[in-house]
Amino acid sequence: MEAVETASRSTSRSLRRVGILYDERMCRHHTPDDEPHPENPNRIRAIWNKLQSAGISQRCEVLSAKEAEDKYILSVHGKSHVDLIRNISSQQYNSRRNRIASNLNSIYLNEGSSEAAYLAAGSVIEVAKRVAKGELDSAFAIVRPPGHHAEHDEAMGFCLYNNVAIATNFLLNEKELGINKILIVDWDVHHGNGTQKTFWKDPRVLFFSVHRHEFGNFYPSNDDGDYTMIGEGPGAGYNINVPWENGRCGDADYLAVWDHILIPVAKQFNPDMILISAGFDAAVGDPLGGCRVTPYGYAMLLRKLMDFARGKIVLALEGGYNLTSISNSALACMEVLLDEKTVTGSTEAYPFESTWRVIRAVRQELKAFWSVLADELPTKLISQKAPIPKILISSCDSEAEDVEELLQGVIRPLSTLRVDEDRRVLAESASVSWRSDLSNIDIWYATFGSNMWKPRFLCYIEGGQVDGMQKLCSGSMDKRPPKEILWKIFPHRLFFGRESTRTWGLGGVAFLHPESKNKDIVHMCLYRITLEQFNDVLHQENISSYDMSSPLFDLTSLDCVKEKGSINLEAVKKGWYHNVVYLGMERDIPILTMTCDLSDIENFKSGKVPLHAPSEDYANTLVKGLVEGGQLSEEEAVSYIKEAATKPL
Ligand code: X5A
Ligand code: ZN
Repeated sequence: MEAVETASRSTSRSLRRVGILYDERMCRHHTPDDEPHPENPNRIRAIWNKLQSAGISQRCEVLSAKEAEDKYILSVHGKSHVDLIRNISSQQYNSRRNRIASNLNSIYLNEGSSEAAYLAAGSVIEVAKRVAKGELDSAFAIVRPPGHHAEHDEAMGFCLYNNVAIATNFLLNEKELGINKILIVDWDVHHGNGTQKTFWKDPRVLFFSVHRHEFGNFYPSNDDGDYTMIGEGPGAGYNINVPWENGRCGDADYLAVWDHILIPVAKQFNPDMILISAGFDAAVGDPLGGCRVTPYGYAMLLRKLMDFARGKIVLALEGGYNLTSISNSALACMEVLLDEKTVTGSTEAYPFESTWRVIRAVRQELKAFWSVLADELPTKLISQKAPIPKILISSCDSEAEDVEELLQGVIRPLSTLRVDEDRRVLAESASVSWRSDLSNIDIWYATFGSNMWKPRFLCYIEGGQVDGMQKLCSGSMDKRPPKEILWKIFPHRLFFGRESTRTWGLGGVAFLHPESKNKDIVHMCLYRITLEQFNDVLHQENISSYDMSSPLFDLTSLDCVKEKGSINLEAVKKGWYHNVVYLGMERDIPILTMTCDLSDIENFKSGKVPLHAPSEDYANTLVKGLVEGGQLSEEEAVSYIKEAATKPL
């Protein structure tokens, strides 16, 4: 008997009843001409295939999709939005679909989009209902299009209907299900803005989102995902955002947030059910996310949530764009739901220092609502932090951002998985010839901001990150240090503008007025580097998605700038330092700097773009540059910066 029992158990269903929903019909939503796009049908196919070949689906109850009824969708979305999505497939919309999509933020539409959107929403309702009734213990809905960015009257960020929000309202409204309190955990790498807005004033739903935020620079690129957004009225305290300051967050960072925010709050909230907006774009290898959560990490995050709501958990797929990463992550989660393996392993890494800072800020903000968050975290704990990585190893953070910008339509979208490869090929073939040409030409790169501090400037050459910087630099291809350094004074105006930067966070950064005036004085540190290196610095200063297959600034540009005094670089016109200014010659070598252009100056003057004093970290870096460069005493340097920051333009 014993032997039979064991044998049969290994081939039959798990003791836990776990639902899994997949339906090929959701693949009919794709780009109009099947152009490559990260949010493509292969995402759910890859996950489904993986779960089948790993023998997971065989242990689950397999469900197929059901279209959501309008009345359920209308609990989240407005009538005009529902009408639009319903009608988008009809013939009469054939000519209008592309135009409609182009007016939306990061949305494409085809004739299959409506059906897929209805199926995705209906599928999450379906599995949630079964879990609520107890027919299933837990479930995973492998759906697309994703949902968490979709707002009351707006499709955005690859999302048409907010699947998780719709299923949440369904559960709450079906009173006989007895689900009165729901915890939504959104671990997609992007902020769940649509879900947040749906339940903003609703204390029955605790919405928790952890996401890359970068002070509002990461998609959806606004302040909605800030930790200060805690809900309103009766919903105050029931909205929790954990905004990462940088990419590269991994298991250790997520687990720290779970242990010190989410799990204690979940205990106190005591939900009747948990819905997970389970995007896998924070996974290591994701081309958009730039984070590093491993399958083990996802398993742990999920495992820790299973202690609540009597294990009634529904996962609904959101984002995730590396087919291998999302398949492995989903598999790890399914193993946890099936309880087939106790999660073993450990993260040898520590959280980032910024992670502890964010955790403390969130606890501070919410401690009035959740007494479990009131205690200060012990110093011993928060002193366990990851050392800042010194050198960026090949394709990493900056490239992930580049891909993101590419996909926002700047350049023709590249296919998901081959993005890294394509870029490497590009970088290695077409670019070699201009690089060797320009590597023989020297210029003086004249700096007036943080680059005056040599260790900071070297980040642009060698790669790396110094104190105060919140972002790694990739460095130049040619890593030779500057051949010479000298200081000079020029009759230009230094000033500070913009509210925040990816590198320094909150606070303005330095600009140089491109025109000279006799009474103005600016201290500049000149580095003798090659024109090739200057191109790589331009690229990094402008955080550009330009592929560098040809130079941003070549010999023709050099002739042109000598003649005209300045030149605007079209390829990086969105960058803040796209204007190369010629400052004369020094020992037969041209002096170049990069700053904003005259139209930006007008915008600074009119207030359209803010003037803003530098942050403490940033100002300190400038002072260090001036003092260590032997130009000014500390006192003089401080007042020099202060004057530049306060004198009107
Ligand atoms: C669901 C999701 C990402 C949208 C990114 C747009 N959306 N650049 O991951
Ligand atoms: Zn996402």
